[in-house]
Amino acid sequence: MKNNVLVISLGFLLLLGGMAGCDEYENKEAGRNISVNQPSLNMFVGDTVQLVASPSSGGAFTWQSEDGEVATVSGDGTVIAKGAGATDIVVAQGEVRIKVPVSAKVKVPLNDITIACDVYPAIFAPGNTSLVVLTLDPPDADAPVPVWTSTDPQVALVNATGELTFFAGGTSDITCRVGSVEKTIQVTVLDSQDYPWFNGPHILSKAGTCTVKAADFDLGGEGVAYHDSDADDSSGQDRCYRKAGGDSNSPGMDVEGCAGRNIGWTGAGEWMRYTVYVYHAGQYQVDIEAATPTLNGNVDLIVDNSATHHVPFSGFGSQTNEWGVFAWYNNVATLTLTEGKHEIIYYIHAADHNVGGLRFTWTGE
Ligand SMILES: [Ca+2]
Repeated sequence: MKNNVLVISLGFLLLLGGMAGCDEYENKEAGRNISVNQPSLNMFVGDTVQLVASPSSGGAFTWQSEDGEVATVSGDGTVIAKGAGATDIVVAQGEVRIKVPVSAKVKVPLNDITIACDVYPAIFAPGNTSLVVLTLDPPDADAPVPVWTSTDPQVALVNATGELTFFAGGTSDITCRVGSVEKTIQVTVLDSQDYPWFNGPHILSKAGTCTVKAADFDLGGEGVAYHDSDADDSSGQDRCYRKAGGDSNSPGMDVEGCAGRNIGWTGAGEWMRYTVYVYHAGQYQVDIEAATPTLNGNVDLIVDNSATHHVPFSGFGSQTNEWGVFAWYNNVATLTLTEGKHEIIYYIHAADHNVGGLRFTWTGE
């Protein structure tokens, strides 16, 4: 008896389960089915979409919306979104019916777009990459997918997300089109023949300070990009930093650390050259990062082989007292630079310091 009750109870539960899992829109006629050209609809209020049901051989279809305030449907399957919300469109052919879920929202129109490079100014070197940032107005506008183009992909290639890769010297217009709105910016790539910088570009502008590692002296080798009176690399690190950056032509330079921490073993008469591009003409304050136990050293900053700015370390007013403890010595020189390319030579008159870097800050016209 107990077993019979159990069996009956199980049967009832199975029946309940079957009923709960049964979709009211399921095919009610065995062996027949219908389908619709769209499984679901995401619409903006005011949009119209044509639904098409098949097969037509089974007779006429009837169309019905479960909430006419969200969407209406006409006898031929034309759906019009009327208000924000969600509902179902039910299409039936005889006893067979299926539903098409509809989601409708009020469209936020796009007024405008802005695009800007993630660095300013938009001046680069071959091998650099950058990103053009797109901003929608309003930010939540319902906008189509942006389309990016470059007038010269051999100079600057842009991908589908606005990422730029630079290949060769020149300029290129980068255009972003979103629907009917279009904006263009120009990027400049400086020719590596003219700008032989290492880890460049070194661009001086009002936008912010430009810090150049001492170890990032130009490409070109002894007598061109630097002079080192000792042909060996005294650091014992076999030029690992320069080699990793693609330069195997600086055998004598004493770069300490594979991260290019500084140039050491400096000697009188040695020099390094740094090619820079000045975007904003004007006065630039120069800071030097050095480690010195003595303050006896002094250097010249020579611009374009002509204007010489003498920098005695004794005037720095403090010293690090250690060869490996670096400090920034600020405002040791002011360079007047016109727009464009300039070569700055760091000429060492007396040793007694390790040099870590040069920093340039625009201070006025
Ligand atoms: Ca050397």
